[in-house]
Amino acid sequence: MLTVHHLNNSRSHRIVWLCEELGIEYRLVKHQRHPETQRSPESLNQVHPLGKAPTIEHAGQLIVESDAIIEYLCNVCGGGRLSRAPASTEYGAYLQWLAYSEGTLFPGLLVDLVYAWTGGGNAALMGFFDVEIAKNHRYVENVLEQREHLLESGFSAADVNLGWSLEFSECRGRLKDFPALRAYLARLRERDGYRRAIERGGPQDLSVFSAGAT
Ligand SMILES: N[C@@H](CCC(=O)N[C@@H](CS)C(=O)NCC(=O)O)C(=O)O
Repeated sequence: MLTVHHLNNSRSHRIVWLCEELGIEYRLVKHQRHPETQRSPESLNQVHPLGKAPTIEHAGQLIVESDAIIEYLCNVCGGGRLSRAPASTEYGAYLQWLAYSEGTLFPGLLVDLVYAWTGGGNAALMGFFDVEIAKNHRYVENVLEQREHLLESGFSAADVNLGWSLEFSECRGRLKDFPALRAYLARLRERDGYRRAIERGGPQDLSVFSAGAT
């Protein structure tokens, strides 16, 4: 049986959502962020040395990192559904989009959050990241003006990864100039799998991360 370690208001929402989309059976273990620091509790640090969400346990393996967990679940537990196979003409695009959320989009958003939380003070640093953040949102906006999902063939697990990152962008006030991204996020939230994930995993309230948002 798959075990999903879920931290409230966190990236592990992606994994609960993916399990619901794939119809995988799973045991959900809920952990609560520290109300002030928002860090993981001791219970999650006891599961894995990094104390990060998402973390899964399956077939004697303990796995962290959203991208890795997503590919693992699609291929090992989901019969390849919502992923794209190496023989697919969309394989490269799928891998790119899967890696993009954590690899390129999120780091700028994290700097933005930490900058606000620590009182700022280095305009040159945030100026650099403001440009990066806007450039990245523009890049995805241009793609989603053309189609409903990241891949031409339709919804994939890469949309699950990006969906949570864009929820974070939204709470940081970064989607105001991007109507296609807001419409995409609304479409994702309307999915039955997304709704079931909220029912089982609890609401996604990222407002605690909105302090000092633009
Ligand atoms: N790159 C990792 C990032 C994992 C991560 O930073 N998770 C956050 C939750 S959104 C976390 O566990 N934060 C609590 C902490 O670090 O104490 C992934 O995609 O899974």
